Amino acid sequence: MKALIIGAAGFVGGYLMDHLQRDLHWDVAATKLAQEKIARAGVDVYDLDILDCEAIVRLLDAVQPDYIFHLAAQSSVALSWKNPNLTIDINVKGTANVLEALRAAKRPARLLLIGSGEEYGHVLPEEVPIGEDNTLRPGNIYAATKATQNMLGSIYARAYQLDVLMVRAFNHIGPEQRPMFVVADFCKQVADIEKGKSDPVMRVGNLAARRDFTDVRDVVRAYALLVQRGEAGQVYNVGSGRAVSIQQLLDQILAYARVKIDVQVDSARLRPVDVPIIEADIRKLHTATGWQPEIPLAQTIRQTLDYWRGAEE
Ligand code: A2R
Repeated sequence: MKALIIGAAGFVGGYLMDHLQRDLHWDVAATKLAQEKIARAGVDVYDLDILDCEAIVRLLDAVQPDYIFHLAAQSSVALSWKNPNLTIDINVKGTANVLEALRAAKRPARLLLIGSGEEYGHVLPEEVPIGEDNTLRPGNIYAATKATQNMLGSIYARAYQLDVLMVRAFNHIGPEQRPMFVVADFCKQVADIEKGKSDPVMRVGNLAARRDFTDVRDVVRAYALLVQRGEAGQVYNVGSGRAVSIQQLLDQILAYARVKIDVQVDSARLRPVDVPIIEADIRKLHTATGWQPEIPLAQTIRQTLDYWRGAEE
């Protein structure tokens, strides 16, 4: 099997390359932006900006993949508020380009579009756990672009019989994630305090919110299973199926800290829109693939903290 990962220089891309190459022994090609770096033996690396549709067609004809994983995105909710047009360009126009390129490519391939649990947005307590058919009420620009991406995918699957399937991935976490996401942020703060680089005070946002966290290595395993066993035109939630509060996460992270740390609520970290609980219904994914999460939250937290303890700056 030959896989092409578009947008492989980000957080998920590294883990997906590892899984496809090392565990599944597939041939792997990967794209990055010109200024990014991917150093991985045995992976064919190409520069690609998804805003250039013709470049995507040329790449697909050169690589001739069986499976395409579309990870390229503006993936930050915070940046989507600051720069909506950039987010719309990359996540909506970029995805439209990928779909058009696949339609124009000489050889058919199966495409997995990576959406987000954020698409569900303002989830009502009685809607939890959230199934794929739940109404989407995106609460931020990033979520709206991912909901649009998903709709484009299902339209192309139906209108052109394109072999496209979609996921809505809930929070995924692990070593190497950027500290704009909560677990990486907390672990980095603890590591900085332990190194004496900051005062022994953790700055936190809303601790009551409950979210569905999955280790990124479990997430990429689900993606690979879905391209093999999922159904074209369908959307699948990818999550743990179990919500934990940010307070519980914080308590676990602090339990591993080597020094005593105080906690302080920082109003700058409170998001403009917050939803009390988000938890995925993962039965559809499990039925299609047999997948279930394997890596316990405590292990992910320990490894993420160790990553930040060793991180150079
Ligand atoms: O924004 P950068 O410089 O970090 O580059 C990101 C890259 N990217 C692009 N690639 C091709 N053409 C573009 N016009 C373009 N703009 C940005 O896509 C980054 O290297 C990659 C996405 O990686 P991350 O931001 O680290 O996302 P992550 O956590 O790997 O998530 C993968 C997917 C995304 O679609 C998320 O929205 C979804 O999973 O949750």
